[in-house]
Amino acid sequence: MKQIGSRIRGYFNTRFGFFVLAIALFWAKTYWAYNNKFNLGVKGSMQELLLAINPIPTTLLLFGIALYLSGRKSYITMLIIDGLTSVWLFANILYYREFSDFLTFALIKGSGAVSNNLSKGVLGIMEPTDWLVFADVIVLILLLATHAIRMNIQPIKKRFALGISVLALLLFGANLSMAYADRSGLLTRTFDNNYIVKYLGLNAYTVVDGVKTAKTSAAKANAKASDLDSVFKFLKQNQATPNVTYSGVAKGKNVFIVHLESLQQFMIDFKWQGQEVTPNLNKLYHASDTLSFDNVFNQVGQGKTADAEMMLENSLFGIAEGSAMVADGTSNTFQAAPAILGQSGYTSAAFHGDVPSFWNRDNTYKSWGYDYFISKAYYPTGKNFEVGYGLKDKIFMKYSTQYIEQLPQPFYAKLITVTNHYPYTLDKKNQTIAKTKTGDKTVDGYVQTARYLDESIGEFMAWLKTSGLDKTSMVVFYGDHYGISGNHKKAVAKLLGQETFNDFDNAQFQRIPLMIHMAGLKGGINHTYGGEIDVLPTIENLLGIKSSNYIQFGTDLLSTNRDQTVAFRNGDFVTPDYTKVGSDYYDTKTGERLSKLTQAQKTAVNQATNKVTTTLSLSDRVINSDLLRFYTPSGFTKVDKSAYSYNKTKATKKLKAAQKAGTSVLSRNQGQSLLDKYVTDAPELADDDAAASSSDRSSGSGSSSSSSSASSVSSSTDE
Ligand code: GP9
Ligand code: MN
Repeated sequence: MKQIGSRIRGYFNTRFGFFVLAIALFWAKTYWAYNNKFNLGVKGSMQELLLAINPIPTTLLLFGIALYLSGRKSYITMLIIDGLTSVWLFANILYYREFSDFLTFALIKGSGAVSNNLSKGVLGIMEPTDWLVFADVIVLILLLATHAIRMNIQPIKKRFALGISVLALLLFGANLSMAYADRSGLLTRTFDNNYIVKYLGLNAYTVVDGVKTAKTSAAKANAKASDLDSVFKFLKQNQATPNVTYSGVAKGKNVFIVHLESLQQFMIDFKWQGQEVTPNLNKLYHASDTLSFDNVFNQVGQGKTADAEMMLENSLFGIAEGSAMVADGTSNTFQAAPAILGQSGYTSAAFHGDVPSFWNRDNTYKSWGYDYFISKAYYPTGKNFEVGYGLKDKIFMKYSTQYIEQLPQPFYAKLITVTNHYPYTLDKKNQTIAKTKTGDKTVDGYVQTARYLDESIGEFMAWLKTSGLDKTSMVVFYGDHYGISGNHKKAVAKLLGQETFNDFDNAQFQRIPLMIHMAGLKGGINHTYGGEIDVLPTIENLLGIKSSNYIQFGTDLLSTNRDQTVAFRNGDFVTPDYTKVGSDYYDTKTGERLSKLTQAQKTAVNQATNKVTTTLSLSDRVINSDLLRFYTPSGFTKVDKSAYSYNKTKATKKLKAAQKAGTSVLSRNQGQSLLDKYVTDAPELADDDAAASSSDRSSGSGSSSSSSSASSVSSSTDE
């Protein structure tokens, strides 16, 4: 026994032995921290395995740097690297506790978005066990200081050190390919830092974030105010006169933006087995006080939901790769709808039943000037309350009203639904329509989740009536992007009762619902061609806000002299006359492919191509170079990101204090909550409805954040 002991000690007395010990200890504490200090939403054995092994490659690589040095320097370097990476882990643990997200360089660079809250809040939220992340460093120092382990100052062959570095890189490559097998597009379509840490580890995440920040900040550093000249010129040339008969008709009204996840226009009035799939939305669509659009397209790229949000609230396109909310949401200057309205007396709030880190909303919404961001932790938890990307829509809608009723009026509230999201799974109890029978698993559940979404909207609209908000609000509904991608042509052809479904059909299939509903509004179905980029200028005109004051790439959809070229993010387009898909052109009205263009057609498509590429590249320039920091529209005050906090306790207090103004639905109802009046048939609430709602009503808040992160859906890249 003694012999084994001294042999082990002998081994640790070698440099390599010490190196192995340092790595083993670092791995153990990192893995412990992953499991105890973060909510990474690990699901399935592959993700478990990746979580366990992902600290190894980067630790080998980093600690391996010390092997290139000789003597004591090597040991000291190893300890310094160990210490620094531990400090980084420690900082992330504290930050995560408050924000459920990881630190980014954009934050550290002091955009001010959180630095304010960070320094104030951190000490208060520290837990004694947080310090355990330094245990390995201390153990190593003690072992050396007490000479339990002796430093071995014999030089190590450079070839050996190199071998370790190469091994680290190979292991990292293996880790990366396993991660990609589980989630394709992990690095290109980054939507949640939790995912990168879960798959590749904290250190790899840091590098990925560093590279991204370096890339984006280079463009920003070289930018100057005069870069805006061409933007102004383009916007001036492409201005459309807003429709004056609608100007200001919604002035002072509350605004609801209801984000209908993955809902496509073809679902409107669609019947399956003789039943309407979305009866509530159909009714709204045809109502005389709803402005409905049947030629409005989604224009998202890789950022999908995030791109939709960017367009809807900024009238700026998502960027060519990845998501602008993630890449630029924290650091850029924006003049977004919540800020614009906020400065004319509105209170703004975004609602989403998932973790706030998704799509970097937690930081981006501050830049957009959202007063409140009601996310997962604000809602009650319960058995089967969640599916896929978060709280089921019916539960989400119901419990959002307990905050809506507290908002001082007028307010601007955005509700982001999630249940109608790929892979369109819904438990039996919630299915109220049969699956379609195309034989394509991805497609067939779509009508069920769309129906569920529709029912949740029906319940919500009924509550608006109960609360009287239907008289004082404008409700904007929009589908964020396609639900069924171009990979399911056969199934879609079957659904639509068509023989085939080609690229042209797929381009037309990108239509999404857009409906603006308000008591007294002169409604009807409008056939103008437009896209998500045009929604904000349309709403602004209704609210009596001059959009020409701002850098916005869309135009009022109600304008009578607008250009109806709809740009897709990849440069394709649809106009009332022509559709471009790749290098092919089609007649939009007949769907006929134009194999040979006449001179007039050539001129027309060239003009449209030009317009599309210019608008996309100028919008990209605005975001990539952060050009809005050089321009503050008259009457607009730059958003102070550090003034916002989405901490639940603080927000709840702030809401309570806001009741003094006496303008909220709650105060107008003598402090009596209207949550009780919310009628839902959500089966999850049937048994313990009383329990769940009473615990929430008193505090105006849900139970604390549930322990499992909902951001653990296995794949969202393919749909
Ligand atoms: C997540 C939800 C889904 O919060 O908005 O994003 P998506 O996958 O549709 O882009
Ligand atoms: Mn979406």
